[in-house]
Amino acid sequence: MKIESVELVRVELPLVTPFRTSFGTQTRRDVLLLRVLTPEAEGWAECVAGKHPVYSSEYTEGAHRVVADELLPRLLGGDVTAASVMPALSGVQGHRMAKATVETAVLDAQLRAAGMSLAHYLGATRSEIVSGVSVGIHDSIPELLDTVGGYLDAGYARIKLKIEPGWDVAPVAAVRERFGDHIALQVDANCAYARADFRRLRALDEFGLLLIEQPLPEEDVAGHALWAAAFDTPICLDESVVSAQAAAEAIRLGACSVVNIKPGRVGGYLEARRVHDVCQAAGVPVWAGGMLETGIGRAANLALAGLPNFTLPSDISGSDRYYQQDLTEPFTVVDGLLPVPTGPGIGVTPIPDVLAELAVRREVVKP
Ligand code: OSB
Ligand code: MG
Repeated sequence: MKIESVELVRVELPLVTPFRTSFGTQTRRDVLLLRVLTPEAEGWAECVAGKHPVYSSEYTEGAHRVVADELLPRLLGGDVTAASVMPALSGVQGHRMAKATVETAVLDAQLRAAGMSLAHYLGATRSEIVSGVSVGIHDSIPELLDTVGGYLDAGYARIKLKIEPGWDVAPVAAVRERFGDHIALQVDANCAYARADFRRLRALDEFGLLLIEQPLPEEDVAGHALWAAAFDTPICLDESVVSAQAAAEAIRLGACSVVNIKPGRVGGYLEARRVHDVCQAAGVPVWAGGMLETGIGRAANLALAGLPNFTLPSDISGSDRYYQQDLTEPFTVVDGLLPVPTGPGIGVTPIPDVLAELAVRREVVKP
């Protein structure tokens, strides 16, 4: 394909409720969208970087600049396909979220031109995804129980509690006591613990959790291996898995028995599929993480989550869990499920009026 131009669109979206994790509190998303124009079709993608470099080193403004100033100049002018994007960008170190956005927008345009859905292209075997919800750190246990009760009433099939030192055993015990042992429950520490916290966190073993996600720092894969050997609860990695190679190494070291897959974190949907395949070959189940995406990012994540080794409930929730007004037609959870989009490419586009109203900045890059 020949790319005629690429538009970078920035959108400010307030979250319906503040989302607190061990790395900070988010009240809004600063979203970067890419729109790739080719003679045959246009392609859309959402960058998952946050406003600040606190989950990873990437952040929205940095991703915007690296896409416009470093990535697109390496790509534009020649013939481009989704498979040619990463090789063309290999001279740039890191910036996986930014690179993923470029690759996804090109892939979307390519698939729209071919009339094929992303789900079909990736090899999805499922048409509906089990929807879980990620619940932030709350100011008090009663408030947490209200929130969890609301999500269970809304039909979510699995609850994930964000934890940090000082907010771990007590909230888990309270949720188990109020809602029972049968609800699917897991926790996510976002790297907030140190190896010295071993005894504290192992107290979670008595609560029958599905998994404990990323308790130790991103680089401490060996520490996760030590904990995985000693815990009854499966250890799952998020931040540490930055590529299919990292996934293979972590599994070989025994650092995890479950993997959270986020395409932005690993540099795109093609690499995400390789992570899926590596895990599947090793007998390690995976599940679809989330980064508070709008409908643009969420649609693509649903396609990936349709692959066969995504056997645990996802962090993909309905639009109304995040935004009063999503950028696309809203995704609605019914009986704990979300549909895998079936239209060409990612299957959705921003609603033009909504985008026009919420866009705060636009920049066009041409060959
Ligand atoms: O660690 O999974 C995480 C959101 C932003 C950054 C990191 C994470 C999360 C979530 C929310 O847990 C998942 C979602 O609902 O999109
Ligand atoms: Mg996580």
